[in-house]
Amino acid sequence: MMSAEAMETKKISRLRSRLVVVLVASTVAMLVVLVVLSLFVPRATSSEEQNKPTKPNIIFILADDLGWNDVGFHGSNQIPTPNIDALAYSGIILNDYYATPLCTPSRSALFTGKHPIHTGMQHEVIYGFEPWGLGLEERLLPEYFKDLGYATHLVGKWHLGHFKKEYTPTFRGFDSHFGYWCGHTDYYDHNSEEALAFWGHDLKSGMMTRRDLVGNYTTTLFSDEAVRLIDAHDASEPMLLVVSHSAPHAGNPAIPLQAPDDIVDKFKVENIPDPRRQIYAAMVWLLDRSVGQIISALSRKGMLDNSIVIFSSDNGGAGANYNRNVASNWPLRGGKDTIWEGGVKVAGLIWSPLLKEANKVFNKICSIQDWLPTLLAVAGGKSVDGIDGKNIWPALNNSSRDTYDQILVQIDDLRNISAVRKGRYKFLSGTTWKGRYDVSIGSEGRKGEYDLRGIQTSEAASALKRTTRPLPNKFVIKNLRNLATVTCPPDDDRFICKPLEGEDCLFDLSQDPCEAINLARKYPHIVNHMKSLLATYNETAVQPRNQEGDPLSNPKFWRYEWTNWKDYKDPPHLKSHLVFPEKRLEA
Ligand SMILES: *[C@@H]1O[C@H](CO)[C@@H](O)[C@H](O)[C@H]1NC(C)=O
Ligand SMILES: *[C@@H]1O[C@H](CO)[C@@H](O)[C@H](O)[C@H]1NC(C)=O
Ligand SMILES: *[C@@H]1O[C@H](CO)[C@@H](O)[C@H](O)[C@H]1NC(C)=O
Ligand SMILES: *[C@@H]1O[C@H](CO)[C@@H](O)[C@H](O)[C@H]1NC(C)=O
Ligand SMILES: *[C@@H]1O[C@H](CO)[C@@H](O)[C@H](O)[C@H]1NC(C)=O
Ligand SMILES: [Ca+2]
Repeated sequence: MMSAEAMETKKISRLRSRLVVVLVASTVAMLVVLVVLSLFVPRATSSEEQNKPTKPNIIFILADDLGWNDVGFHGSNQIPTPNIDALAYSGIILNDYYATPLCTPSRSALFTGKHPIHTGMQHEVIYGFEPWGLGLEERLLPEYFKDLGYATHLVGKWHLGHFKKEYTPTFRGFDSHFGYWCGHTDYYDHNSEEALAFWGHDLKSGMMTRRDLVGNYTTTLFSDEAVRLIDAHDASEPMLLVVSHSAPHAGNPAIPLQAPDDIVDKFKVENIPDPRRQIYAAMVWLLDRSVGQIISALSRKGMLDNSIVIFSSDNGGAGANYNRNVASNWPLRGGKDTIWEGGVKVAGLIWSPLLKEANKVFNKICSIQDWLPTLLAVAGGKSVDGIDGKNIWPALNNSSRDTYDQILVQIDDLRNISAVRKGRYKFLSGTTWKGRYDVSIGSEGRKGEYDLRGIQTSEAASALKRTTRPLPNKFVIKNLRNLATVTCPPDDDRFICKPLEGEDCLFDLSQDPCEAINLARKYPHIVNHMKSLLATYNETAVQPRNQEGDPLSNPKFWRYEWTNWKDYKDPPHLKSHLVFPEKRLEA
């Protein structure tokens, strides 16, 4: 038996050891709390700093089918583009910058960083009635930027597939989308006519139709939405805003060129004799005004100093009546849907105070597929494997650095066309549209005056004034414009290449930017080298993803709206009415 005292002692020692356990435990707990607290302390300070995001805002303005010679900075006096020109002269003019011949392939390259031959997007475009899109296995630009903490928005045209909702913008990394899914649309009623008898309304906020906006001009709607997004943006987060304008792509075939009368009236001038080009000029002028409004909104919000602004066309201008449009790529040969320079070398510029160099014409090869790796690198993202685009920032930032020496322009075996660029040489085989566009397309536009004052007083120039990258003086502007203007002698039939007749074409772009002098016979060894380059690219090509049209897509079955029709059960009672038209409209 234990004595009462012994029991007491044991109790006490038990209590003591329990106390020790409690003490040890609470000490550990306190240490944990301290460690956790210490983790929070520096965070609390840095969250204040985070109000000014270190990652740059990225504003990508994509024009649709804008011609090389439809911007003032390439030497035309016809259509004033004071806001775009102000950005060009204050930033860097990209004068050896490639896209692809058409909308869908170019947009796929922009969003994946891959050449379309590697995603199956190389052949033609997606028609609204076709059940295909950019593969869901592809990771898109906005998805990368979401991971980096960006707010991501798309305003405007998509054209990368919509037959199922998973293919549409808000399922592919964009927080919001206001715009349309098809390749073109009426600027007022927002209907898209994709083939005879296949037409429907196509303006949406995310998955919701916006029929309330019938009657409002598309370019203005997109511009206002971009400004609204900037105004409403939480400036503690970085922003990726892609403004994918419909302008100056033609609307539907019945009324291809559309702009408000009061704006068209401005362009009923001697310098623009063609009445259709007067409307086109108004469309481009409104596009330019939108650029000014966006820059101005960024400035008001205090975002401009930490922004990268890129302006680019998605392919060459649609001229000579392609899509019933009247763009000018003069003096370049060819236009939209050709592999000539006029189809693939597009107007482009980058403006950013983050670039150490500005006020220069960049004559190094670069491409629309470079933006994904370039912008990711600047935003501090990891580099991405398995893409074709290259980070061109070091070269933009430092004149002593180069980009790269060669780029595949296009391989489309279904149309027997291919082209590759290496150094100064471009090789080209085959042509489109039976050679209809194998000439220089559009007006020269050299008559009249260049309105320098208009640039200096533009909305963009006023906003740029308050940054470290303002508009340079008029001597610098004139010099840059001269450097960015391409001049070529007129065609001489003795030297012209005729790909339609099966001729191989080789050009020295450094001497002959207009592809007028065929060197293929003179330099057979270079031709062979270029062909072997093409063969190497070709080995890595994947099959085009294009699919036959689906009659059930017809908007007439869906209240005259273009829909993600494959997500719904067929409307079986309507099947007897299905007729699929043979004739498709041009891309
Ligand atoms: C659409 O146009 C009408 C009439 O001009 C205007 O009152 C309305 O504000 C416009 N809506 C938008 C969203 O721009
Ligand atoms: C751009 O160049 C400057 C030096 O001229 C350098 O300090 C800066 O780090 C460069 N930026 C990038 C992102 O390479
Ligand atoms: C620019 O690039 C050259 C060549 O790579 C290099 O020697 C030079 O240091 C760079 N300049 C700056 C300012 O980084
Ligand atoms: C492409 O070339 C092949 C072989 O010469 C020919 O059979 C085919 O019809 C051509 N296709 C087009 C679109 O020209
Ligand atoms: C690419 O390869 C395919 C299949 O081997 C061939 O039919 C086609 O002619 C090649 N195209 C080019 C441009 O080399
Ligand atoms: Ca286009």
